[in-house]
Amino acid sequence: MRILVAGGDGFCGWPTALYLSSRGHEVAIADNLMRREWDRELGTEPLKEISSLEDRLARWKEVSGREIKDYRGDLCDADFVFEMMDDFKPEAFVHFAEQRSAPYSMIDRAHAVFTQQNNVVGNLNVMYAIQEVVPECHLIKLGTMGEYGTPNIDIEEGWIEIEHKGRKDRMLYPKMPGSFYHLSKVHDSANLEFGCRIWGMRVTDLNQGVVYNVETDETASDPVLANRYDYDGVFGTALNRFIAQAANGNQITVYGTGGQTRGFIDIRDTVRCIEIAAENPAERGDFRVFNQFTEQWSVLELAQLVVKVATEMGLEPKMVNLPNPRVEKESHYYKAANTRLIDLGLKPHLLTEETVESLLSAAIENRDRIHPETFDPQVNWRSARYR
Ligand code: NAD
Ligand code: USQ
Repeated sequence: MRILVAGGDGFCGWPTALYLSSRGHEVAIADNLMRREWDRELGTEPLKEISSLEDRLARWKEVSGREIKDYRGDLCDADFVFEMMDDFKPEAFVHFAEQRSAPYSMIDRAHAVFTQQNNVVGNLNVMYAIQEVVPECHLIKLGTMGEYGTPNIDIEEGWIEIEHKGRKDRMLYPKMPGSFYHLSKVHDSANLEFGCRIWGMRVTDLNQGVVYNVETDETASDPVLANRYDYDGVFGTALNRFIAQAANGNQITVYGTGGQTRGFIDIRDTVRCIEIAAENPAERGDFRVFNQFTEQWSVLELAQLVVKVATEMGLEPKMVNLPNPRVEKESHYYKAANTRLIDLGLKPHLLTEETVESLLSAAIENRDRIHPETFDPQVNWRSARYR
């Protein structure tokens, strides 16, 4: 298939582009490399050095013999999106290209506005370009489990049957997200469902949980192909961050009591989920939603797992409960459905002590690149700064 991976220079997009290419698909990447700028803005860098996109693509061609086309531009630039769509004519469009950090979106007014504009406008441009140029194209859109929040009832996959005053209907599952970033995904989902309803678009919205681990077979096959590993307080996510903290002898930062429970997924399963979605396209007019995570963990359980494995490796990890910089429930019910990808053939890599150990070893190896001043949470949900 011809598959366009938007956000293909990023943490999930790069391994996905390589995996799909290795499986024989004709792959192109779209990216404006903005993520590399945000590292400079925040005074951090990935734990392992990552090569330029040009070098990455040239090396992939050398090691695999396969070419990945490179469209350099911003999805918010309507002409860029239209021309790319017209040139590549994708059969599947995998959309990772958004600002994805909750703390970044909560820095101040400007970052909240930027996040929602970047995400919502980029997605609308993609929807219109598909509709005009390649209406049969299947849009595989990355959403997030955080769209649902932490309701006191079971979370379904996108839709729920509701009975109200004696009448029943199938409705979009109610959403109560926890940041302006997570809200941008809710807005995207509402726009996509509308696109399916009015134009008959084919859409799969993948509500992905927190992604951990870093490398896949393809990214690990050559140092120039290495994936980015974020550990800082803005873009770093729970498990990968805790591992970098333990490796560098810094405190493992559990926010509040750590009772916050979330869905998690190994990056090796992320790439496979995208392949499964692409190979089993949504029907026209079907706003299809899959919850893309493989297991639930509380933040405290993850921190304790890292402490255990790090101690066995001879480190002296320390865990701290910081006052929570976010506004979120720390003790709550959480039970989310995640059977649809498994029914289509996903065989999950569950989180093991071996995975934690291999991540710890990688972090220890690259310890000299860590900027420990970026570990502490720098953004407070309660501050509402105008500038
Ligand atoms: P990332 O920031 O590493 O990658 C995103 C890429 O998109 C970057 O290379 C960036 O330069 C590019 N990009 C952003 N806005 C763009 C625009 N307007 N035009 C062109 N390119 C643009 O993020 P990631 O971790 O790979 O996440 C990818 C997607 O998956 C996001 O939509 C995110 O919301 C979703 N997701 C990620 C996680 C996670 O734990 N990383 C979990 C659930 C969902
Ligand atoms: N947390 C800590 N300590 C830390 C970092 C985080 O306790 O040092 C807690 C947070 O308070 C939160 C949980 O861990 O309760 C998850 O936080 P996170 O930073 O790992 O993940 P989150 O902000 O939810 O965002 C990440 C990705 C985002 C994606 C989301 C999936 O950055 O793109 O959408 O995971 S989900 O969580 O399912 O919404």
